[in-house]
Amino acid sequence: MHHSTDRHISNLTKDTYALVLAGGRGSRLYELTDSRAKPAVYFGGKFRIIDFPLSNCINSGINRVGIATQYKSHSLIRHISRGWGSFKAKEFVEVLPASQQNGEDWYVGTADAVYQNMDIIQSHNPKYVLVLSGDHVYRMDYGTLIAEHVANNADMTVCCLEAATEEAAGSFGVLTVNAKNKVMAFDEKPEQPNEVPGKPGTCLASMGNYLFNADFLFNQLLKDDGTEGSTHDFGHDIIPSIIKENDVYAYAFKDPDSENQPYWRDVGTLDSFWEANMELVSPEPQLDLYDKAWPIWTYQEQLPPAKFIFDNDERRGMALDSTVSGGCIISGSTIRKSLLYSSVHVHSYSLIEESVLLHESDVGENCKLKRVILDSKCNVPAGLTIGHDKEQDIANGFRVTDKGVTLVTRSMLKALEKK
Ligand code: ADQ
Ligand code: ADP
Repeated sequence: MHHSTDRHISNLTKDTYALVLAGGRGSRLYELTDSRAKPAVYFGGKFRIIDFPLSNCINSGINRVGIATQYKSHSLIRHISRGWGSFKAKEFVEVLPASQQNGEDWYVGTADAVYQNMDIIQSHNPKYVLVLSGDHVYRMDYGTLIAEHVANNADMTVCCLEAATEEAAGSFGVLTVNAKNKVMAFDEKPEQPNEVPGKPGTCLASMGNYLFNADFLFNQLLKDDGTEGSTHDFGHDIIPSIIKENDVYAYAFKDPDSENQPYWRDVGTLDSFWEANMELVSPEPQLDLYDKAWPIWTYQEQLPPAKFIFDNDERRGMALDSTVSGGCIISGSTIRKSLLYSSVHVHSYSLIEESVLLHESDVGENCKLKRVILDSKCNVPAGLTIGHDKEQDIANGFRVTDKGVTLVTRSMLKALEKK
């Protein structure tokens, strides 16, 4: 049964076009984003990061979505066309690659990525345009955001959450708001963020998600395009320039099920990527991927079920506190606190702990892996130990982070083989 408020929200989401910005490099993920944009990075055992904002759109009732791509978009576009192209037999997403619209340039900044697709967005005739970052993992009902935006009679609304000042400094846009949540100041990545009154050590960080009245957005983009010296970025240029004369509001993203800090992860570094994956193999993670009320969709090949072979006491194939995807074979080896993506084969007498193994990797006999991120299609030769001796890992050509996580890719293993 629908309540009248639900109907109100569903009318608003129906009038909304979402544009997901998916062109980011994600340079602090190093080799993990050598051949894929950050939104195409794998996450949570079978998903990619962009599946989260796209699933949020569907679950919120927004069914017109554009995806602006730029950096290394091949892997992303393939994923979108296989998994999201004609979602539930409807044209749901359209891919908007750079350098095809107004002018010959690549997208200069985030606002330019929207500006260059203005004709396409206008052709859908939306009342509201939701600009989303394709870089984050979270579950959010955009409907309540749009309803609050309309209730505030806002021109633009910036989604934000409370963050530790030291984490936000230099990394996030920071908002200062009045008692009615109207944005009074916006600083893009300030070294010394303004704090929330009465909450020392806390500031309001922008999530990089913005809702606009469509006409207001188009006018601002045209103005910005003609502004000398603009970097054509929402955080740098547009928001600071509009807050004085327009009604820009902050929307505080909340966890509808609890008072706790809502789940939102910027898996932008190897350590945060590894940590966010490890949270998911803890007994009760905050991100519930099994919630039928808010499903996360993705593309996945049809594969046979995961198989575990337990021959005898020496060759026990098993996985504990782990997630194992389709097509995997765990033969006579032990997997602990790890995530195995599709079609990973682990051979006898190996031990994998606290690791993230991307799809189609093969781990030979007698290997020991701990705190490893193994990129896709890696062949780990029999007998190799990774993640137990930092010096040895570096000597082998692997990348070791400050927190002691080791990243291993196909080309690193090929180089090692030649040594
Ligand atoms: P950043 O994340 O540093 O800050 P940016 O690198 O511009 O900003 O990325 C924003 C989004 O746009 C990402 O999803 C990225 O993939 C995408 N993107 C970047 N360049 C693009 C391009 N040329 N074409 C298409 N897509 C592109 C922003 C805000 C901050 C805010 C943080 C939250 O500027 O104020 O706090 O996001 O993470
Ligand atoms: P090891 O664990 O010694 O490296 P293998 O990986 O070759 O050995 O496989 C061991 C067992 O895994 C096989 O005896 C079989 O039961 C199972 N297995 C391997 N490949 C397949 C497959 N393609 N389909 C089903 N089972 C398989």
